[in-house]
Amino acid sequence: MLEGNVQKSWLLIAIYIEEGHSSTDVYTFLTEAMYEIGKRWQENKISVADEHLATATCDYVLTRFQLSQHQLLQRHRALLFCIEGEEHYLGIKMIAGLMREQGWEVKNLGANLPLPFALKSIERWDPDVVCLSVSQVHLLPDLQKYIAEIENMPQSPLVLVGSRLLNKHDLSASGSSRTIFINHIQAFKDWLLINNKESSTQDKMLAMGEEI
Ligand code: B12
Repeated sequence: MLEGNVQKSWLLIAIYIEEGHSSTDVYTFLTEAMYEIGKRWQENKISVADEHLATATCDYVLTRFQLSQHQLLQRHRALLFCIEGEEHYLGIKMIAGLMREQGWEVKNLGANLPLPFALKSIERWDPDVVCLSVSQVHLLPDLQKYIAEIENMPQSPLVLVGSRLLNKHDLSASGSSRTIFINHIQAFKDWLLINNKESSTQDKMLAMGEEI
């Protein structure tokens, strides 16, 4: 990915899939590669330009992988986005891919979405679940505002928050029982599988989230 070699990067992933690895494995593999890139950038071993190239290559591989997947019948709706000021969108793109793969109708609004636009989209589209992503510590106070406003909406969708920051920060007090925090893609996949199998109501989804 650091070479910007999209064909080679895709080929590696294609071989990985051929070996029998699941989509969660693919996403975990790419997440770890990007974390390693962050580490090298922090250690001044690579530049911001290298990081941008790797991001673009990772994005290409993700798109190609997601296009190669089959769609199931769509039963639930999810709206996904990163909160305002947050440009790190690869995580939410992976989450969107997993949801589509499990038969969700997904709208991924991507990076940096101001709260009023998020609320308008929820009002208009009425999703069952709203997924939020945040990667930077200084944005955590804003995350609380998003959660509070979304929880107060008459549509009252379930809110799912995911972030690498959850490994270090306990955000559970930021939302009511209608908000679920998931820090790892495998835990998210488990949540999806349980909900797809057993539930069609939001209350049931919530109960499953609490178990995880
Ligand atoms: C690539 C990258 C960039 C790219 C972003 C490209 C893009 N469009 O996404 C660029 C170069 C633009 C960038 C910019 C910046 N970055 Co940057 N970046 C990274 C890097 C190297 C990788 C991020 C990534 O793509 N990871 C891979 C994805 C898949 O992982 P993830 O987001 O964690 O998502 C996984 C889970 O968290 C979870 N998940 C995520 N969201 C959700 C949502 C739900 C609902 C669920 C269930 C799960 C879930 O599942 C995902 C899949 O496994 C990280 C290093 C790191 N350790 O993360 C730094 C990092 C995130 N960046 C950082 C910083 C500081 C910045 C800048 C402020 C730098 C600057 N001075 O300009 C800017 C901020 C830009 C902005 N306004 O957002 C810091 C954040 C520090 C902090 N804790 O606050 C990090 C950690 C680097 C570091 N070690 O200092 N960055």
